[in-house]
Amino acid sequence: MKKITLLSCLSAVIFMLSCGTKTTEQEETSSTEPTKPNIVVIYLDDLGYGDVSAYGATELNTPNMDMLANGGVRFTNGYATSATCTPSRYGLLTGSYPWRNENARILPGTAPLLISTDQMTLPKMLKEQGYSTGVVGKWHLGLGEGDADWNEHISPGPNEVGFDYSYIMAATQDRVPTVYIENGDVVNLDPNDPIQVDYKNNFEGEPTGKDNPDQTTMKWHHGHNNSIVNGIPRIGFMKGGEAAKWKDVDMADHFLTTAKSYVKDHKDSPFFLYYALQQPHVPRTPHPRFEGKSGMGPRGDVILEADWCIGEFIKTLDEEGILENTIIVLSSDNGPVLNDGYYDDAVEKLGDHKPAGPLRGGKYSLYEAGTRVPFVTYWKGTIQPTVSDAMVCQMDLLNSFADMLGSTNMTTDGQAMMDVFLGESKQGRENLVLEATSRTALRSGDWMMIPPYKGAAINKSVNIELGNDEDYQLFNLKEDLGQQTNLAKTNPEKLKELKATYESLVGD
Ligand code: NG6
Ligand code: CA
Repeated sequence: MKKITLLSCLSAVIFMLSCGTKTTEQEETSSTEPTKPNIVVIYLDDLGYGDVSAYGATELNTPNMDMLANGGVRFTNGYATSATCTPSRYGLLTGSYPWRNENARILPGTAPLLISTDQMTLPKMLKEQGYSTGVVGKWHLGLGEGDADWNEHISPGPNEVGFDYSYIMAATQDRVPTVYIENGDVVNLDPNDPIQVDYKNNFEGEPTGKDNPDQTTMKWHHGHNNSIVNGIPRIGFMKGGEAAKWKDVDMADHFLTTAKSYVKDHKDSPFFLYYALQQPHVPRTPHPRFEGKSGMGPRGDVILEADWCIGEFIKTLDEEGILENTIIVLSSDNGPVLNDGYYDDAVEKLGDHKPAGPLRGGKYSLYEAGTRVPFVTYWKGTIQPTVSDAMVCQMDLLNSFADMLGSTNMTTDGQAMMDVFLGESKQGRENLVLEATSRTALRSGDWMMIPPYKGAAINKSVNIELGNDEDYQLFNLKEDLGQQTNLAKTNPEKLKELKATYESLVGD
């Protein structure tokens, strides 16, 4: 892998500029210290490999994600570290394998902060390089010391692990508390109506999805039968905080407005923005503007809504004159799921759409669709459009940006491969350990090895194959992307090789 420094990328940009006609202003800029590019990570929640038209979707049209994918590097072997949210976000932000941290699993809204305040993180590294750092959207990495008092300042949280600015939901859209939190304080909290949250017991007299289905506008299928907020039964019980409760249908606009403001407020010096959209995770609550637009029910509608948000966000970067000085990474935290706990027509109205594209499995699965996700890098004017088969992981962004900026803050699990992210090299990772609900598997070259795991082959509630089998599973992804033929018995040599690599990486 070629080492790419910021200076070398920027000198290429400056060279390109100097070849064309330019103004005196540009000449002046090029002779001064190169400006560090802004970095934006646009992260979706449960968006599948096949949910984007640039990745082959034919039944959904995602023009804005396509613009990034077709104008940048479209990775076909881009991975989240995990098949669920919390661990993937942990991997993205810390550059470390989440399976090293036993608490890195789907967290309730009352969980303590998962990332240690001593740990290196992507925003911390960038802050040390002079960046302003912000997070807008879904957090789901725990807050405070656990069982936070939502009526006081909540700490530690994103602001203690590297973000100067945070505007977040604590966990997921289907979990309480259903409020926004800005820099550790619940937004619009009325001190006379304090918030109480409990994941075990209800508060006396409060309606629940289980006991008061007549009060719900969205029906629960599995789980999701605790407190009802805006007609939607949630996971966990909550009382109070009426004025602070979010409006689900406005959430996309709300995060978009906040992300745009962040850009406008920080455009004059380098910034990092982690824009973590909530779609298409449940509950799928498109704004009425998008209702019915996909013909696929709310899941399709919120994908169109997310795509629109991304378009508006990019428009802002453009209007502010910083699109050409901004590296955009687009990806998703895990693969797709249809019925994730509510009756919302995701299954019934799917039609010919294939959320996982050609991949097997989905969210929660050790098969490819759990972790292989849309993954795009875009840098207008610098990255030449290309499709890359290089194996990359979100965990590698920390080391890669550190390398680009000349920072030594790197992790041992991540790899520095800015040349791959810029599309200049197609030499990605050789090995990657993938995780799904605490189980791990190895991708090595074109091969995938899943060790034997007890447990159901299929999660019946969500109708997804989890990857569990009593025998080793070995697939050649180059010849069998859909993982239909287990070669463990017919290719014992390869199996042995991958077992040895796996053991050297994860230990026994
Ligand atoms: C599961 C929820 C699911 C979703 C998931 C987290 C149930 C039965 N299912 O426990 O609906 O919230 O957690 O998704 O409660 S993630 O994308 O944030 O990992
Ligand atoms: Ca997710």
